[in-house]
Amino acid sequence: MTERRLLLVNGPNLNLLGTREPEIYGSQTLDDVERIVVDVSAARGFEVRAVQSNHEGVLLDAIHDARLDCAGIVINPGGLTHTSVVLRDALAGVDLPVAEVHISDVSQRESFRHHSYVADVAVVHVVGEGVAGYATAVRLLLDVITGRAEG
Ligand code: CA2
Repeated sequence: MTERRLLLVNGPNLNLLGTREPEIYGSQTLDDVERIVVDVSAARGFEVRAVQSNHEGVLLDAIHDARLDCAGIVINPGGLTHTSVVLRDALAGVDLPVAEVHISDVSQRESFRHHSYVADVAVVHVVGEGVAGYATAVRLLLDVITGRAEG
């Protein structure tokens, strides 16, 4: 492991965090999410490249580029979680460790949110911890990357 950089990916509509549906997603914004991830990563000596897009192809390109200079990917794919084979294929294709994060507890919501195309290409899963779940995801992913994880 040479690169000390993570890619943070937030999918469609997550730019709206903090503006609507606070009862589901809380009141923190995407800027807050990115700050949390940068701070937790910096404490372990890693930097972060953050991307949010409402366009699937932009996300795919960012994931493909990560194989050149990142050690892992933290991703909340938003609604693409439940629909996108191509996003799953991109994550599988770059062969980097992936942490999947969901702010809400998708298992307790509508049945169409129960299946994730990303889940079995991710080594870390954090669900329903709110925005704080991104910090958990970074810590667990860095444990995997730096060889600190058990098992
Ligand atoms: O809980 C999560 O993090 C989700 O990935 C969020 C997605 C949803 O489709 C997934 O099922 C679960 C939706 C992101 C949209 O975020 C908004 C935030 C505020 C206002 C409107 C949308």
